[in-house]
Amino acid sequence: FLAGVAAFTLAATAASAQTVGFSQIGSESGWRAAETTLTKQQAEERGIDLKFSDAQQKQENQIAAIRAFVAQGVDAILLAPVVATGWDSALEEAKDADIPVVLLDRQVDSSDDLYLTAVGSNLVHEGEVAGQWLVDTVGDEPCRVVELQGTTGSSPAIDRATGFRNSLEGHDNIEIVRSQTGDFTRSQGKEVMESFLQAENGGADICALYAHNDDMAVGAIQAIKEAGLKPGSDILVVAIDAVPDYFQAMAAGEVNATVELTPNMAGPAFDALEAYWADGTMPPKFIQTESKLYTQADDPQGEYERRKGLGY
Ligand code: GZL
Repeated sequence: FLAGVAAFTLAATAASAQTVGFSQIGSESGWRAAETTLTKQQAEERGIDLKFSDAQQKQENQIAAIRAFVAQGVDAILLAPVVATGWDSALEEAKDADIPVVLLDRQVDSSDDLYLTAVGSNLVHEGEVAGQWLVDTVGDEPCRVVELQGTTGSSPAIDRATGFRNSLEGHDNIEIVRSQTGDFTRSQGKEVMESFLQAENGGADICALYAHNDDMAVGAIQAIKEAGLKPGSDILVVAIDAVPDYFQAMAAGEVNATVELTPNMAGPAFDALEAYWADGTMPPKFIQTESKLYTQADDPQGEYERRKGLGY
């Protein structure tokens, strides 16, 4: 009899395991790979059945995934939206099916009644921290800056550009002379940096690089070295994410500063969902994660050791 009860209880528990569909952008950067790893780990630990979809950075694939999750009748959807616009109809379908959507690490232009909550950093603030570091570092010296922007139309690319420019207000000695998307990838970061170097007197006229993520900067410093210049000194480098490989470059003096973005967006997301599933608790519409500046003075080798193997 007891064995029967145990079996029934197990079956009931298994049946109550929540199913969550995760529409992930892709694996364009080390940071994104870490976010995926940690989301899968968190789901495993919490007994959540995670259905994972990699969109290869295409919005149409994300929209198709959302529709498929709605058809499957999942209990929630996680969405890291590749760009900020074009989500209304897919999000309305999820809402009509009473499936809560939680945004991870990027924002959408849709009305916030179309998602339960958004977990992420203050992307404008990250740009401001990066810009303020450059202002504090160059003082009144003239400084021509080149900018590697993130994916065109994504909220981090829009907001990190805005924030950086906010900090440069009133410091006319610092000028952004070239700005182009490297789509958050190392390879495109290197390619675009090569064109910046050629256009700027072999790099002699470039004082600093601002990259919207570490991966583009890691690609760019290869180009700087191939041009015979020393990244981190001939050309200052500031970026965002705080991934292990960037700290390795920092320990070697090849980059100067980064603003940390935690890849653990799933923790707060699953906490909010578990409270919502339990008794309908409504989370705030935005759950903000920390942004911390790291420079060469902050034990980059130790930061590398602490982060390597965390799924990046
Ligand atoms: C920012 C996140 C960005 C990372 C990049 O919240 O969306 O996407 O900074 C990643 O590394 O490609």
